[in-house]
This record gives sequence, C-alpha cells and structure tokens, in this order.
Amino acid sequence: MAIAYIGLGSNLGRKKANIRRAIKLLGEKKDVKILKVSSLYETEPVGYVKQDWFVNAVLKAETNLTPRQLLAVLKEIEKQLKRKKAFLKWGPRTIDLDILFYNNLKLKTKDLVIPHPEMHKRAFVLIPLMELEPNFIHPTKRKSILELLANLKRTKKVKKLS
Ligand code: PH2
Ligand code: MG
Ligand code: MG
Repeated sequence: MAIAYIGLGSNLGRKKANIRRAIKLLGEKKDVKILKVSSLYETEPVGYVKQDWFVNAVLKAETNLTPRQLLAVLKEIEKQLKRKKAFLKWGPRTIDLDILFYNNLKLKTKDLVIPHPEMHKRAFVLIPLMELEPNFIHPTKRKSILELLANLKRTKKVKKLS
C-alpha cells in the first residue's frame, strides 16, 4: 500500500461541485481509499492570469495502484468530468487532478514527475496540504510543508471556503 497526495483544481463551470464529484469518483475506485480531504479554497490563478479564480483542495489516499496506474485513473476522472484538451498551458479547466506525492518516491519521466514539479511554489497547494500533513518532508526539497510555506513569497490570494 502506498500513500498518495492529490491536488484538485477547477475554474470552469460549477467549480465546487466539480471538486466534490472528482473526490466521489476517486473514492469509488476499488484500489483507492480516501483518508483525508482538506477544506476547499478559492484561489487566484497562477501562471496564465487572465482566467477565472480556481477552487482548490488536496486529498490524502491509500492505494495499491502504481503511480502510473494512479495517473491513468486520474486522467479517466478528468475525462468523465469533461475536461477538454488543453488549448492553453495552465489555462481554464473543469477539473485538474495532479499527483503531488507518492510515498517518498522521486520519479521523472516524460509525462509524470513526482513530486509535482511546481507544488513547492504554490500556495494553493501548500495551504490545503498544511491542513493534512504539515510535517511531511518533501522528498527532493528536504523541507517540511510548513517550512516550504514559511519560505514562500506569497503574492497570490488563497481564501478558505467555509
Ligand atoms: N493550476 C494550474 C495553473 N494555475 N492557479 C490556481 N490558482 N489553481 C490551480 O489549480 C492552477 C493555477 C495548472 O494546473
Ligand atoms: Mg495542475
Ligand atoms: Mg494536471
């Protein structure tokens, strides 16, 4: 069994409903057990800024899928939620599901990089992750989530939803 952390984001359509639906679909997979889910946050877009704000969250799951199998499951759920093929890097999407961590694995392949290569710079990931696992050590940065967040220059707004 492995522990995986997954980042969820949506900025098209019914954003909160998209996030909740993705969590439900993932939880229904027989090889995935969701252990914890963070609060939902409204977050200012990072990267391509001329798009709507996102709703973001992070979850912790136990799984016996390999990273590659887990990625395939996440892609399948993205498809089910009608994510369109990217017309713009980092542009609007109904749902985005990213593997943040998979145990302490370090993996670099063409279509899958773990830990997620941008996560340590993103308050919209670190803040929800802080709720779940403040002391988890980032396998390549060798810093805890708490430290990464403390070191982050925060320019983008992240607001907790009730
Ligand atoms: N995802 C991106 C690019 N920018 N900004 C926010 N606030 N939230 C996201 O999930 C996000 C983003 C690419 O996946
Ligand atoms: Mg992403
Ligand atoms: Mg993605």
